[in-house]
Amino acid sequence: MISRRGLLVGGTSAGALLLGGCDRLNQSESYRGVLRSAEGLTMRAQRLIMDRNALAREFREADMSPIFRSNGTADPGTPLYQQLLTGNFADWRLRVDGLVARPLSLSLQQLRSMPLRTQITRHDCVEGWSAIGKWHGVPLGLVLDAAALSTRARYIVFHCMDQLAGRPYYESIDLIDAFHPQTILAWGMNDRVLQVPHGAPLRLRVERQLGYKHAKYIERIEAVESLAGIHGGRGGFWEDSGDYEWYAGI
Ligand SMILES: Nc1nc2c(c(=O)[nH]1)N[C@H]1C(S)=C(S)[C@@H](COP(=O)(O)O)O[C@H]1N2
Ligand SMILES: [Mo]
Repeated sequence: MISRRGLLVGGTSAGALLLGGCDRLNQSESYRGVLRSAEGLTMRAQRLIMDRNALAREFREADMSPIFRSNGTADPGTPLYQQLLTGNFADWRLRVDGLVARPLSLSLQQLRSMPLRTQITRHDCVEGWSAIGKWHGVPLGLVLDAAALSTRARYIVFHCMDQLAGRPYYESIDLIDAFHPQTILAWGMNDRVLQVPHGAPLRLRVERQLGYKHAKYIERIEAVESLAGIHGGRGGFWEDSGDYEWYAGI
């Protein structure tokens, strides 16, 4: 355990103490394994030091970026997506299933009639660009409550309609982020309906994490106990390829 005094000594001491207190790194462990355990350390240290329920900074209208670029998929480009888009997503449904007592199938209309949260926040992409935009959507926690999340659920997985390099895009977050007040399922951006390059009809905003966690083109939300059985088992598209870490707290 880390004493309060240990934490107060300085920002770096908590990490050092954790390293000392944790299992010694096995010599035969692969480089990737070492990186993964380092990620765990970072995550635990950050959780101890930071209040994960604290709000991300919100900005004024005047701070909004004149241009908000798109990144990753800018159009899923499948015949099904094209068909849904042509019909203004009237035939699109958000499925909410997995470890829930009441699986849901929600239309865009239903999501738009749920309580609205609007927030002006800064999006930080790991590739080194940021942009401030205004987002409109329903708090994810309300949707999970409506689905009656099971007490066994530990992660929320977002399945997307696009593929990159032949693999479906997906992401996941834990329940702390899922029920954070600024975590919303956004159907609007900058006072307009969400546009295709930004993830129409629905994308995640999880403001305490880096850009790649903000799943666009969501079609299904799945509550799970473990990420092991989902695609590559590491909780996300970039996590599975080993490019980025699962916990991307900022
Ligand atoms: N489905 C899906 N979601 C995604 C991506 C993607 O390629 N597909 N790219 C991610 C990355 S790396 C970033 S920075 C943001 C970009 O969001 P934007 O296109 O609205 O700027 O979406 C994230 N969510
Ligand atoms: Mo990104």
